[in-house]
Amino acid sequence: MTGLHKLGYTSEIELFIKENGLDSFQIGRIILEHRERYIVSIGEKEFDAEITGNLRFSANSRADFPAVGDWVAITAFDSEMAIIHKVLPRKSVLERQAVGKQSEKQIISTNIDVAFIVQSIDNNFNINRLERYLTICYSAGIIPVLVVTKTDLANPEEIKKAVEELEKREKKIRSIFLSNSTLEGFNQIEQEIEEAKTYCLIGSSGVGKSTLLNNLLKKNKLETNEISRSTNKGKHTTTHRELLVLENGGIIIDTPGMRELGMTENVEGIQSTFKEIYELSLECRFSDCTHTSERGCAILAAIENGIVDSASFENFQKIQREQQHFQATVAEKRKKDKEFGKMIKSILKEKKKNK
Ligand SMILES: Nc1nc2c(ncn2[C@@H]2O[C@H](COP(=O)(O)OP(=O)(O)O)[C@@H](O)[C@H]2O)c(=O)[nH]1
Ligand SMILES: [Mg+2]
Ligand SMILES: [Zn+2]
Repeated sequence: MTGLHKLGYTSEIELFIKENGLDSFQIGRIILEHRERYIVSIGEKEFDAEITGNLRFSANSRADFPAVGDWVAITAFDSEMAIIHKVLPRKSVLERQAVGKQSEKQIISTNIDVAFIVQSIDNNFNINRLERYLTICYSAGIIPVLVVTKTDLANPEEIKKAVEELEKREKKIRSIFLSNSTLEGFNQIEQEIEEAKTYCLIGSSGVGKSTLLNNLLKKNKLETNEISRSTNKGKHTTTHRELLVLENGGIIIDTPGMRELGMTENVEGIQSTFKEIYELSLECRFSDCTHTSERGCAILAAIENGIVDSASFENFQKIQREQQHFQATVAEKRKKDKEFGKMIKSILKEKKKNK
C-alpha cells in the first residue's frame, strides 16, 4: 500500500481528483487542527498548512473549513509548509451544534466509517447520552459501536445492570465492555478494527478515550492524566484532535471530550435512534398527535403496555425539541439575512434614482 492508501485513500477520492482536474495538486489528509493551522499528512511526510485566502472568503460557515479527517488538495512551498486549496467532498461529517451558538454547526471530524462511543462504567454510562451520540452518528451515516470502559472499577452486578438497561431501551448496537487497566475485553475492540477504515473515539472527557488509543497503538504517544480516585473527576486531557494509523492498518481519530452535544438538523438520526417510537408515532389516530393525552395515541398505549420505555420516550421528545429549535433558529436567521439583503438593495436603488 502506498502512503496515501494507508491513510484511507479511496477510489472515490481518486476519481474526484481526476474528474475535477486536481492532478497538479498533492493530496493529503488533515491529521491535526489547531486554530486554523493544520497538519496535513501525505503518507510519507507531514506539512504545516494553512488555507488559501480564496478558500477562506468562499467559506459560508465554519463547516466549510477543513477538519480532522478531511482529504485536501495542497501545494507545498517548501519541505515543511503547504497551502490548502480545496477540501474534497466528505463521505461523512460528524457534527454538533457549536457550543454557545444556536444556529451554527461545529464539525467534530469527517470521513469516518465507525464511531466508538466511549462511556466509562463507573460514572459515565448513561443511555440518554448514548441516544444523543447515536442520533448524530446515524444522521451522518456512521456506524456506532458502544465501548464501555473501566470495567475493572465495577462489580459484575453493575455490568449486568448496564447490559439489561441497553436491552430494555432496545439499543440494537454492538457493545464492547473493556478495561484499559487490566485489558480484559480489549481483544474485542482490536478485532473490530479493519485496515484502511477510519474510526473515531467520541465521548465525555475522562472516560478513557486516549488511554484506549494508547493501548491500541501499544506505545504511549498521547498524554493522559492521572485520575483522582477520591473525586473520580477526569481532568481535561486532550487539547488536540489527532488522526493516527494503527499497526493493523486501521485509522483512528481521537477527539477532545465533549461536554455538550447539541442537536443540529438530525431528523433522520432521531428516526433511526428511536426507530420503534418513531414508527409508533405514525400509527397515532391524529397525525398531529402530541403523545401527551390524546385518545388513540399509539405511543402512550405502548408505554402503558410496557413495550416502550418511558425514559426513552422522554429523551426522544427532548432531543426532538432541540432539533426543532435548531431548525427554527436557522430559519429565523435566514429570514433576517434575506430581509437585510432586501433593505440594502432598496437603499442602493433609491440612491441610483436620486443621482
Ligand atoms: N481504572 C481504569 N482507569 C482508566 C481506564 N481507562 C482510562 N482510565 C483512566 O482514566 C483517566 C482518563 O483517561 P483518558 O484516556 O485521558 O480519558 P479521555 O479524556 O477520554 O481521553 C486516566 O487517568 C486513565 O488512566 C480503565 O479502563 N480503568
Ligand atoms: Mg483524551
Ligand atoms: Zn401519539
